[in-house]
Amino acid sequence: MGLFQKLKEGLGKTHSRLVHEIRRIVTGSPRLTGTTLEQLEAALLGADIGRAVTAQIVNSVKEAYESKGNQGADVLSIARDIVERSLSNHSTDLARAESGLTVVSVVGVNGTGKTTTCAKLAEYVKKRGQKPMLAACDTFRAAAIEQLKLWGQRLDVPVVAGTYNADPASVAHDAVTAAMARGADYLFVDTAGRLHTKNNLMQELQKVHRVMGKKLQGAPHEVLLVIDATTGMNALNQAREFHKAVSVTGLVITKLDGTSRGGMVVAIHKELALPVKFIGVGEQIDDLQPFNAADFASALFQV
Ligand SMILES: Nc1nc2c(ncn2[C@@H]2O[C@H](COP(=O)(O)OP(=O)(O)OP(=O)(O)O)[C@@H](O)[C@H]2O)c(=O)[nH]1
Ligand SMILES: [Mg+2]
Repeated sequence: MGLFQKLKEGLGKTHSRLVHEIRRIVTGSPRLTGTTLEQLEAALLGADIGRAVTAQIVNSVKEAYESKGNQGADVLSIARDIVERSLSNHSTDLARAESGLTVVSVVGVNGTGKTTTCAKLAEYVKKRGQKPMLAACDTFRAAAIEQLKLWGQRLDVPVVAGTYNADPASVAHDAVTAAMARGADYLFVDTAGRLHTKNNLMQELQKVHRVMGKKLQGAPHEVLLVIDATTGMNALNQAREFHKAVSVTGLVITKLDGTSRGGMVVAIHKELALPVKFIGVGEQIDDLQPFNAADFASALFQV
C-alpha cells in the first residue's frame, strides 16, 4: 500500500466524519444561510480543527459564495486549501547534526507511543541508509527495557540499556558514548513517560539532556514530543509544559487512526507554532509517516 493510501486509511475516522457532515450540510441547504455556516463551523470544531482555522474556512466559504454563488463555493476544496496552508510553514525533516552523530530525545506523558516511535524512527532512518542506535532510558516502568530490546532484535538495531532504577542520565551518557564509538548516524533516546505537571520528573529529563550535551556538543539535536491524538486538546497543556522544560523541537502525533478528531493536528500546530514532524496512523512499524501538509489536508477532505 502506498504512503498516501495508508495515511488516508489511518485518518479514515476523521475523514468520514468531516466529509459526511459537510456534504450533508451543503446538500441539505441549496442556499448558503447563516444556519448552514453555523453547522459547518460546528462540524469543523467537532473534528478539533480549532477556532482560528475554522473561522478562516467559514469566512472563505462565505466569501466564495458571495462572489461566485453556490457553484463556486466548493466547501471541501476550500477547507483543504486552508488547512494545507495553515500547516505548511515549517520544515518537517528530522534534524541532522553538522557532523557525526545526531541525538534525538523522545519525550512525552505515559503511554503516548514513545517507545514505538523510537523503533519506527530507527527503521525510518535505516531505510534511508543511515545507521541508527537506541537508548533505553526508561529505567522506571516495568518491562520498558525489554520492550525496547525486543524492537532492537526485530529491527537489527543495537540497543544501549542499563538496569532498572538506574539513573536515566547515566544510561544516556553511556549510550551517546557507545553510539559515537560505533559510528552511528542517529541515536534515538527512549525516555520514561512522565506527567508534565511533575516538577521532579521534568528536572530528571533536563538532566538527561544536560548530560548528553556535555558528552556531545548540541545533543540532543532534536527533542520530539510524542502526543496521543486521542487525548484531544489536553495535549496543548502537555506540549506547553514540556516545551518550557526541555525546548521541544518537533511533535510526533500518534494514534490518529484511533480518533475522529484528527483535526487536532491543525489546532495544535496553529496554537504552538511547533512543527509536526511525524504522525502515527497505526501500530505497524511503517505506520509512522513524515508529516506532509498537502497530503494531510487531502487525506482529511479529499473525496
Ligand atoms: N493505533 C495506534 N497505536 C499506536 C500508535 N503508536 C503507538 N501505538 C500503541 O500505543 C501503545 C503504547 O505505545 P508505547 O510505545 O509503549 O508508548 P510509550 O509512550 O512508550 O509508553 P510508556 O513508556 O509507558 O510511557 C502500544 O500498544 C502501541 O502499539 C499509532 O499511531 N496508532
Ligand atoms: Mg515507553
